[in-house]
Amino acid sequence: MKFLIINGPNLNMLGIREPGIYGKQDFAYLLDYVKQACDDAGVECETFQSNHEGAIVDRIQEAYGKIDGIVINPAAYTHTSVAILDALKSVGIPTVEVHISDINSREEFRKHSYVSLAAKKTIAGHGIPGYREAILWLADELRK
Ligand code: CA2
Repeated sequence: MKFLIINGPNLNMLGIREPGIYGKQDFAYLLDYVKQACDDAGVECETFQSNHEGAIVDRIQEAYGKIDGIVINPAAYTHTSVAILDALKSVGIPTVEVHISDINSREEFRKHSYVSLAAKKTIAGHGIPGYREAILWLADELRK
């Protein structure tokens, strides 16, 4: 089983600012953490980060027929991107949406997620461990 872990814009800047919201760990830590979680779940994993909406759409399309599950933190595109929503719907790959912060207890505009319309589950506000929850949950779900 192979998972694709997608991170959207500015997540490569983790740990640099706003530790009160996103924690102190940097993006390299997040990638190591995600790879360990995939090992523990017994799944292969590829990671992808981009600051560009179209690049994320392209990567989702490339996953068609090759990837069994997607874990995505679309970052700011969560709240704006019909294109990423449509890409996820077009490939039909089981997807879990993750947010480090609790998007429901922040600004009003963060409460709406387009991507959640294509996700089997959304995990928000659990910090970086939310990625592990997503990976383990999706692996269990796909083995049912
Ligand atoms: O909580 C999350 O994981 C978010 O997806 C993170 C996004 C934000 O736009 C979403 O509403 C919620 C932001 C990504 C990273 O932003 C940084 C800001 C300052 C310093 C480092 C990263």
